[in-house]
Amino acid sequence: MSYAEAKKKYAKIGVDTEKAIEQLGKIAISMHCWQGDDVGGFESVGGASNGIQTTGNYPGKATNPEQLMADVDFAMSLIPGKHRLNLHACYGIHKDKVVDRDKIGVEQFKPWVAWAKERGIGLDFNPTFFSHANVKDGLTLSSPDKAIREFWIKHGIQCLKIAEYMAKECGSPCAINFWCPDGFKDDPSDRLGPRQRMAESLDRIFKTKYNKKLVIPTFESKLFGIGVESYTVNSHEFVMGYAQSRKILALLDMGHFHLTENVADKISSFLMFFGKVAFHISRPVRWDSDHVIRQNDDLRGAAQEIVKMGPENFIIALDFFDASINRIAAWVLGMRNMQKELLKAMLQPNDCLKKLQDEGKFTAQLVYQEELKNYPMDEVWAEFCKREKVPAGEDWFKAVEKYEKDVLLKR
Ligand code: RNT
Ligand code: ZN
Repeated sequence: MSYAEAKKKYAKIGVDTEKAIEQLGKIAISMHCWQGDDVGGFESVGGASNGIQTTGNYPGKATNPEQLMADVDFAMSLIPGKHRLNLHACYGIHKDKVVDRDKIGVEQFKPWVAWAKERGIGLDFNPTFFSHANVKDGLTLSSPDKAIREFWIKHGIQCLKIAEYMAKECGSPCAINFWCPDGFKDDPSDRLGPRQRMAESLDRIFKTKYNKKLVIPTFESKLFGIGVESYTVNSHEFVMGYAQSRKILALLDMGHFHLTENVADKISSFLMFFGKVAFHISRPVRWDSDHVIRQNDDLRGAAQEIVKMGPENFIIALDFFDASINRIAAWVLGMRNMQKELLKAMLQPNDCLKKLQDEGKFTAQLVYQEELKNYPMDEVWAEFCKREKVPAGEDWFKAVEKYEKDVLLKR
């Protein structure tokens, strides 16, 4: 089937494929730098630790800023549209000596900003509350040790400054996400204290003056982590309450809920009470495993809600890190899968489906929902890719295989 035929088929059910292509082209997804080197960063060679871990040892990972920048460039050349890059504080670029987290500043991010400006892309940011000796007994901002808390508070404040600098320089608001690993392996005796200290520390950070139009703080909840199975300070309830009362955004990571929970169902409530929704699109397999996102029901559900509720109301950031496969393929596949699901959602007659629901025509609703799954979305995707000058089908992978041979395996 040609694009023209697909266009006609969609027009029959009231869907304008041209509008969908245009809308999809405007969605900038924040691509996470950390898939490129297994959340390693440039401060040490030790890899991710203290609350976060990756599995796998695929050859060719980026080990310095030049390599990571080159890999991001290459990945982005295979992804249709213009996107953003999401950086973590541990990806600062240090000259001779590593500047510690409580003292890092714009200096360490100048090369990244120059890189982004050259390409005309926006940056997002994250303080790094892990992979550091000051994660004491699994705690950072909620530690009972005042000196530890002070260290991380300073880190948070410095990161707000860096985020503001990125936003100003790139001419695009910077979302800065706070995720801390704080928690306990076994049942704690005091569940309240750490949460009170966490709130106090965060209040100290957000008391700093920052431009609220340019810097968008988001706060990420979590259910549990490996090694912190019994208690997570920043639980869903804690994050909802804190974010709501301090007028910042809560961030939903798709891997941070019980596996039978429907994350897509949370979106409408978030939107109603926060106005905007920040997302970490991930894929949990049995636990928060951060697998590369696939075109599965979970991703489809999230994409449908995003499209129905207006993509402009969402901060869409990816968050997965598979170290067992080609890292560039992981980025490209994940980004394209996200876009494909958004496109599928745009190619649905959403108003008609809503009407069926409101009229109680549930049989018809079920039938159409299923029949729509087999509509020729592929032709519209191919047309989108053609216009964006990237391969539509699996040919992009041939380019990745060549890059692996010519570049990655020579590292
Ligand atoms: C960890 C969180 C967090 C991290 C990134 C690297 O469980 O999902 O968002 O993945 O900050
Ligand atoms: Zn996350």
